Amino acid sequence: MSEDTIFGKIIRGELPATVVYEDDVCMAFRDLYPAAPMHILLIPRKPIPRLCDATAEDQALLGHLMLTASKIAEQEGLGDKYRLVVNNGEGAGQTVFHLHLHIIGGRPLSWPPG
Ligand code: IU
Repeated sequence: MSEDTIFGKIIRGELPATVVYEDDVCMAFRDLYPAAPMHILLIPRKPIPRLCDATAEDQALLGHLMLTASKIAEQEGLGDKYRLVVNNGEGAGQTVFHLHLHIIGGRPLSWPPG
């Protein structure tokens, strides 16, 4: 299912993206419609549609995503001032059904989010 999302196409190299990081497990690229001066999407190569579709088998992958997000934030000069967001499901604003972490920063971030 999520093989056919826009992110699946980016992973397979069928659509261009400004890639800022990649390894065997995941890749990260700049959001095409940034919500902040720095807005990067970090996705696993494995097509998991939503966070709630991940299983115990994905534990290492999920940990890798978190640690990689922190590494990318450092690489992009965000220091310790950034936010990670996972929209899970349509009702929470998810529009692309391939699991992704938003890495957002570069401006003051208010709380709670909308
Ligand atoms: P969401 O959590 O599923 O709503 O996030 C999807 C993100 O994908 C959102 O921030 C979009 O701006 C972004 N995006 C993109 O970068 N390139 C695209 O072609 C499309 C969406 I469609």
